[in-house]
Amino acid sequence: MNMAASPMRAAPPIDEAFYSDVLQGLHREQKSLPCKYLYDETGSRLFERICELGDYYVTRTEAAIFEQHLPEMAHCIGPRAVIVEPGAGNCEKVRPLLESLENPAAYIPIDISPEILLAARADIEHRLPGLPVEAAVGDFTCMEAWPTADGTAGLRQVIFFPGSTIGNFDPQQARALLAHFRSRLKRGDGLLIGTDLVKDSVVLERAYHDSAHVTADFNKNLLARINRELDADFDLSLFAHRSFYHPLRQRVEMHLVSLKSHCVSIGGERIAFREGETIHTENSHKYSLAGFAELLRDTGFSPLAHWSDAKQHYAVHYAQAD
Ligand code: AVJ
Repeated sequence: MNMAASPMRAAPPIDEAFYSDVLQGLHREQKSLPCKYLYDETGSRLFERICELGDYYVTRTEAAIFEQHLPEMAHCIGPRAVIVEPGAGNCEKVRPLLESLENPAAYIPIDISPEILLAARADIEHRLPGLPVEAAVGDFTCMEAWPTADGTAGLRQVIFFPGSTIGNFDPQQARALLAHFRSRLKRGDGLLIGTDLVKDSVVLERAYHDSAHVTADFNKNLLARINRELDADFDLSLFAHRSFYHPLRQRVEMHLVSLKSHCVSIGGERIAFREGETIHTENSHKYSLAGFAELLRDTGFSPLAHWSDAKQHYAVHYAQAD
């Protein structure tokens, strides 16, 4: 049935890319959904709650590393730098960095959400009056032309990529993304990037299967979002959150397990689920310090410094473009 042709139904227009990504993913042998779709408004709010959980060490560990080592990071970056932040989000992480830099020349946040960018720009312009902010709307993974700020040609550019976002990319994609970053930089420019580290699997599994079940809600929201936006009828009570550390792949995998054999309809298409079958919704790759340094070298960077917490749970790296 063609729902769009029904005169009775004033459905909002369907996001075609989302729809085709969902169907493509659910037609795979191992069903999967791209993790970027976890972050609609509800998902982003749930992720913010995850960041505040005791079980989720990632965000607060990174924040503590920044807090403790900002002067050294600022020293690596040097004066008159242009800071480019792909996937900037709310700018909370970059603000202390910008405040500790010597005479930063410009800040260039890139994000897919124009609302988030507007708020971020207002915040930075308020906190750092006089710093030019050149916000750009777009998907940084496939952006051809990166924005620039007037009068900054020739100055050092530093890409700021915190939050272990690189962990969401599989090794091949991570390599391609770093190479893409490198291609936007000139020799001597920099990359300041955060990575979660390989560690005890109990710590990892607790972080992705928290006792307050916020991660479960975050994961299941993806199905709720598909129901809301793509005219689907997922029964959320028929799926359970599962996450586990895969030591060979060095990643935490997040899945939704179908609790019984059943069918779901999405915009008129039926998708069958077997009992115990999963939808793979996210990977969160963990790196060793040596492994990440090698990846940096392979993609045209020289790792110059890294900072970690006492437990070696997380690391922030500064690398220079060769
Ligand atoms: C936003 C990708 C860093 O992998 O730790 C948190 C996302 N997923 N809990 C991560 C996430 C489940 C998070 N990153």
